[in-house]
Amino acid sequence: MLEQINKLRKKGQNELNALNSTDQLPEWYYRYLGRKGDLTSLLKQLGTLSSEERPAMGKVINEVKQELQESFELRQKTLRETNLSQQLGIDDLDVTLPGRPCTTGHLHLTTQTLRRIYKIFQEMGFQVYEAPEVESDEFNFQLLNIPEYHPARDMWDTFWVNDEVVLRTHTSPGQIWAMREYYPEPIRVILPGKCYRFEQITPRSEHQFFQVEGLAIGKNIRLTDLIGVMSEFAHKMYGVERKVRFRGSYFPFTEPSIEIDMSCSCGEEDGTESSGCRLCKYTGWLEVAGAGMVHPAVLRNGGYDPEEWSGFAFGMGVERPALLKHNIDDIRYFYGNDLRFLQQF
Ligand code: FA5
Repeated sequence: MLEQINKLRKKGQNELNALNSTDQLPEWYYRYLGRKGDLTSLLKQLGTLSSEERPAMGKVINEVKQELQESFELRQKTLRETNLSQQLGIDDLDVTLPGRPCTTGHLHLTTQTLRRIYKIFQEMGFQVYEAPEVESDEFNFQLLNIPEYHPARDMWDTFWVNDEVVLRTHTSPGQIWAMREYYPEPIRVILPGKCYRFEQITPRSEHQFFQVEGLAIGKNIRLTDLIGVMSEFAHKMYGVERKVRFRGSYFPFTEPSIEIDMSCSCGEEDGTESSGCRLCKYTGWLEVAGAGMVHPAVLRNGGYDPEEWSGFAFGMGVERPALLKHNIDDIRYFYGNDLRFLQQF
């Protein structure tokens, strides 16, 4: 019987080493180690031996069984690894590698700034109103008191779609849309949106940019209300340290007209007056909005009687206030799509 066991052991090991695919493993296992396998049937034959021979022979069979079991596990591991590396060579895809993490995006700085502006004006009772981005000559200019061939048109170099249609140069035509929709109610709205100008690109000017228009129409609205609202905005946007300056100016659709400047970030660090930078053209101030009392002709075009109603309007940039807020020195970063810039905010 000992000879039989040794023969089986040798044959089992040789056959196991000759296997070259994991598919062949189960068959080998059943033949040698399975319930009806060769080693089990040898164990069953122990009963035919004398009681003196039986324990020693039983021990040998169990040792061989243990040895074959260990060899089987080792061979199984080796064949699986070979299989995987062959598969990788063919597919170039390791399905066991962990996946790459997804990078999550976030809102563009312009959108973040717009939302901040909405929140501040919402707290002062202003509602958001949306007006068209592509406008007619009539709305972009004529109804705002800028007739055809009027020299004031030079203030807005324009992208014409055809003789009558323009990409809006400012959000001010939205004033007419809002007035015509709300008449005869009082109005307190902001009108955000993209504007386009055929313009020289510089650190403070792009050919596309956002504006937020503001319009308040009511009885007895005065210039001081406009100044109060814009001072409150500056205070909430920047805190007390940022200075606001109101300058007399000219717009055909407001009378009187003003421009609103904010102190530039370049003077901020040491708390002294700004010595200037290229963003503020070395003046220490950056213009952020045009504004004024709505011109009687514009009120009339919107349906409101100027004898009875009055109102203020402003048109504020969005990128420029963001430049000041975050100490950015060039507006061109907003449209450069450089992630190194965008990821900072
Ligand atoms: C206007 O567009 C007037 N419609 C503003 C207005 C509205 C006046 C209502 C009176 C009543 P202006 O061209 O100055 O005005 O533009 C207003 C603001 O838009 C500027 O102060 C600036 O913040 C922003 N802006 C103007 N042009 C550009 C540009 N090319 N790039 C970036 N921001 C600009």
